[in-house]
Amino acid sequence: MSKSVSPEALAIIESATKIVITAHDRPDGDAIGATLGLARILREQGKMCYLTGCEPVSEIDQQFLYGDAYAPIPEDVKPADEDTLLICLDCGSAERAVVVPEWLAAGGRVLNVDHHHSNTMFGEVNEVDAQASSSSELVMRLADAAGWAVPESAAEVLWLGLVCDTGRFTYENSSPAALACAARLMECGAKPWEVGGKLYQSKSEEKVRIEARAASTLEFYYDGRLACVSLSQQDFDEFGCGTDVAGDVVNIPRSIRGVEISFFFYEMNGGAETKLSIRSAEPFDATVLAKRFDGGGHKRAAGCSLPVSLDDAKREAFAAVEELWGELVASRA
Ligand SMILES: [Mn+2]
Repeated sequence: MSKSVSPEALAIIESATKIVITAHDRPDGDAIGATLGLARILREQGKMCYLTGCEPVSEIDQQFLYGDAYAPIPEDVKPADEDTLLICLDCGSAERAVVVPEWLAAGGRVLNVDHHHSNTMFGEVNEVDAQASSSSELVMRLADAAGWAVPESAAEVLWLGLVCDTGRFTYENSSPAALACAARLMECGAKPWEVGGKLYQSKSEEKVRIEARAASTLEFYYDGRLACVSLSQQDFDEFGCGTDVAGDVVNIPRSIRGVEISFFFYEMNGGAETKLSIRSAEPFDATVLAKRFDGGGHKRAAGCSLPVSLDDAKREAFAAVEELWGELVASRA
């Protein structure tokens, strides 16, 4: 853990007694892990911490709460107060976090801690490192630099963030620093087998059945280099589950030999909106496609939302693929 953190980041945290902690909504494991982990660390430093704006949607993530709750910011926590700070984790822009634009408009201070390469540096202080595997790794880096104790309950959730964002240490962001962070987290009490059990051996029957439904929709394009699965609102209704169960469905096409671009389309809001989850291998940058539809993410994993039904979303997305990547994907034949 020799990576340095900016003294300004530690100083702005030290200067605050009330700290609002947030991440992007519809949080992933890293957003949950980084926010919960930071709150549990800073409480031990005598800070009042308020988690807000990224309530876990999946039953899996809810297993890590232990009584912690994400709630609206209390009335007596005023953005403009000198002793008050908002720490935004895992958000490439202020708009990705529901509470940040309003906080900034009210003159509040923001510490931006993130690892998206597209980060817009919206904080008063920005602790941004696109080389970091995860925001959870950055939280651990801050703790070690400051000499803060990391309680076991924090180590557990930071481990959650680390394994989720690195795909259990199989993605390109699985750096020596990420593995060093993993070792530190185990020293602080993280138990990979316990987190693994909660993450990977805790599916509901409905989740397995809806994954099977998704697998049955598998389609291939560009000689098998692009594969796609989808779920309609009707599918979610039939299995009586929300879209939160669909978290790793995009791994179904991604797991197929020869597939370089993986899509998972799923309808929300009664079919008025369709989300597209994108995974890609070199040389395809998933953010290029996501940005076309006002989405974002990382080169290898990105997402966006189209305000149309599943069929229309597929049509629009494939038109964009042809335009952005048509030649590139054909050249790989
Ligand atoms: Mn992340």
